[in-house]
Amino acid sequence: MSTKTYAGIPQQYGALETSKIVLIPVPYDGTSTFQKGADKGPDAFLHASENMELYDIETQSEVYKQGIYLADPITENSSPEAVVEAVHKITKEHIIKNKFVTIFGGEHSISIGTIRAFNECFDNLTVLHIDAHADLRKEYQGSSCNHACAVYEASQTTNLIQVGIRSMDIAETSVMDEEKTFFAHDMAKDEYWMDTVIEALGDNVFITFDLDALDPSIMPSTGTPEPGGLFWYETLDFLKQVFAEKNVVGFDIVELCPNEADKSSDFLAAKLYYKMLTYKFDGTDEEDEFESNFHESKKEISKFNNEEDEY
Ligand SMILES: [Mn+2]
Repeated sequence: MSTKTYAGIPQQYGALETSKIVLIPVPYDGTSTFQKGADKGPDAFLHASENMELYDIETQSEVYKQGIYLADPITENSSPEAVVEAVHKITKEHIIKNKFVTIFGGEHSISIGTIRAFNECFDNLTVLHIDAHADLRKEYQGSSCNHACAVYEASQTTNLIQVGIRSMDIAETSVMDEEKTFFAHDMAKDEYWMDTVIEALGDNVFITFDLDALDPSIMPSTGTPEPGGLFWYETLDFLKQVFAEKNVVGFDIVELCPNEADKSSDFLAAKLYYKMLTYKFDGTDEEDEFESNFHESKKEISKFNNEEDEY
């Protein structure tokens, strides 16, 4: 077991056994097309996290005291399919330990694995996809595990709600459900978009957050920046409402592509992650048991169940 803890928190808050939260880094960037570097995302995020203050002013809380276990990074990179399978397997192993599981990428293709794991463990899953890009291609450059295909499977198997979209291929219109898609240009002039999105969500929500959903003025360090994105406080307002009103079962954050010369994006990603945990556990006592409400029957049929004693 590694002695390095998330954000340098004391060991007592970083042990797997007692942590309610698990963080899995996935430093993978095999299929990105425009700009490489998302494989450096987890390290830059973790480094920025170590330099972040851990008291949240808004909620007057220190969410790290709920316990955050930093898992070993998933280093599989032999093929896009193998990465997705490794992410799926390890994510599921932690879900069935009754943890709040979070994943930091890496490029967006890893979310095919995270979503598959959550979808197998929770009933009637909604996937809240926050992204500049539709990511609905069934296949791209010879693989269905390409970053451009990140939520195609989710569009077929879950209640997929897409928010912040402002870039797509015409072929994706045949897959896209316009009723469940919130385009950035519409959101910019609709003050009620948050309410409408929340109405479209089911009770169990997994959030996949591509950092390029944010405006490049606040998040330049991402593989394919697109103008016209979300800003910091509206993003936090929105997330806070989602966490307050729904059972968010886990989340991933992807596509941090760090720039040596400008660390501000790394810090934004660190703060965003910590804010999301803060909203999840707001009002939860450190002594309270965590109940993720994953489907107990899924535990019985899981082929990974017998590996539980490994940790
Ligand atoms: Mn994107």
